[in-house]
Amino acid sequence: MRVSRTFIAAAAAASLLLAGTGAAVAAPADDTASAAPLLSRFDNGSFEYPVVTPGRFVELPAGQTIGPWQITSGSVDLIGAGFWQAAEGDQSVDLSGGTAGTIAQTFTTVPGTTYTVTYALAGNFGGAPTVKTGKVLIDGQNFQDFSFDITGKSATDMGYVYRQFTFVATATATTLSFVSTTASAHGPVIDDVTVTTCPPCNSCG
Ligand SMILES: [Ca+2]
Repeated sequence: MRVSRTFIAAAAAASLLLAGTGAAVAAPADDTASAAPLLSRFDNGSFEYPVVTPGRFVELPAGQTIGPWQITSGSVDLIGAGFWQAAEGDQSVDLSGGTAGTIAQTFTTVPGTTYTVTYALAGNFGGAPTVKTGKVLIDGQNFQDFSFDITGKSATDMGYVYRQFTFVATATATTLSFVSTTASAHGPVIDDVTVTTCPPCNSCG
């Protein structure tokens, strides 16, 4: 009866996807699901929604969300179109809102599969410190430290650089976190986060 079981699972997944606008939640382990449906694909890596009033930004404290991203500590700023240059689309995120913040997103993964995370990095040029720092976590473990020097940068020349690392999924859901370690209101800026299943390469993402 495998076919009918699969059909039921697929139908359930479809209805969940139709209804699925809520926050991503880590899926519980399910020994009966040999091919877990993609209930929570990684999304909004470019921080394009919700849309912020152009030319302004919104400070979001812990407990707030940016689509599927959760602010899990401190606060971050969601930067609207035209406030400063985005790396992709119109919006970006300053990981230090009033103070150092953390954002996290949990998405479906296939255990044993290698994923490549890429992101664009810059800094809030509006204030100290000169060098912005932070780190990227996978399931709470530090996978990459980053830093960005704002010397010479401006709203029209943010100087985004791309960073990349890989991880091997160990569960059917993985949590990706970006953490500011810049305790100021002017932190590292990220945008254009992608998660792909190809190995590190220039054409990824
Ligand atoms: Ca963007």
